[in-house]
Amino acid sequence: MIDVYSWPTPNGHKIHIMLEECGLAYRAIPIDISAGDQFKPEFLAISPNNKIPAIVDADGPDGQPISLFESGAILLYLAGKTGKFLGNTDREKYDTLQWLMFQMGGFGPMLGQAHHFRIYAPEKIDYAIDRYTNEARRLYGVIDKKLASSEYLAGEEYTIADIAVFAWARSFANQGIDWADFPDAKRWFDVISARPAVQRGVQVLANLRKPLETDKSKDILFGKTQYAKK
Ligand SMILES: N[C@@H](CCC(=O)N[C@@H](CS)C(=O)NCC(=O)O)C(=O)O
Repeated sequence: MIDVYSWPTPNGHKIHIMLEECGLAYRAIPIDISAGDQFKPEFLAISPNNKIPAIVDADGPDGQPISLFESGAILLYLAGKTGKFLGNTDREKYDTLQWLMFQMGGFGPMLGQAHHFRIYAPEKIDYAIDRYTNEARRLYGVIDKKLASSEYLAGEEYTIADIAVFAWARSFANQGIDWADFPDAKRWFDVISARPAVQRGVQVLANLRKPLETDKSKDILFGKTQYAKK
């Protein structure tokens, strides 16, 4: 059994989708990041960066329990455990890795900032909104161009790179993205959205999420609670 400590956000959805795609038995344990669960000592023991997702697999590589944080590392672990969605040859594997790193290093962090400054920031700062919205559009342009010549990001096979990028692309509207500008990415997005495991994955814990509107939640995520010395 795999315990997944998570919340229904893009980085959480990645793992829920992968677990559903692989048909692995798992238990989803909610870590309400808007209420401060991510700062509890028992969670920090497995996720020292105070962020979801994290997993504990009772049946690790050596038969002993293993705990992991960072969604990219967890996707790689689950792909290694099951032999699924990493590509079949070494070449396909490296293609998958490069697009996974593209997501982890840019397509997640930059889109997160676009979302933050467009929606959550207490004051609207044009410079920040333009900077991150432009960067979001540039990044969607990169995947659109790639997807004009292949079915999926790493080639003709669906991989963990698609799962990782898709989980962030679901929030396209809050990132200032109009699909009309990215037709090949939209074709890819629709194909992945239609997968039954994806549809199940995005529903995991989804009924627990509330709109992020209280000052207390914003303080926890973006204010002094987040930056208090732990
Ligand atoms: N690089 C990390 C990022 C994880 C991350 O940013 N998680 C957010 C939710 S999507 C979180 O837990 N935020 C809580 C906090 O910052 O206190 C990963 O991919 O796992």
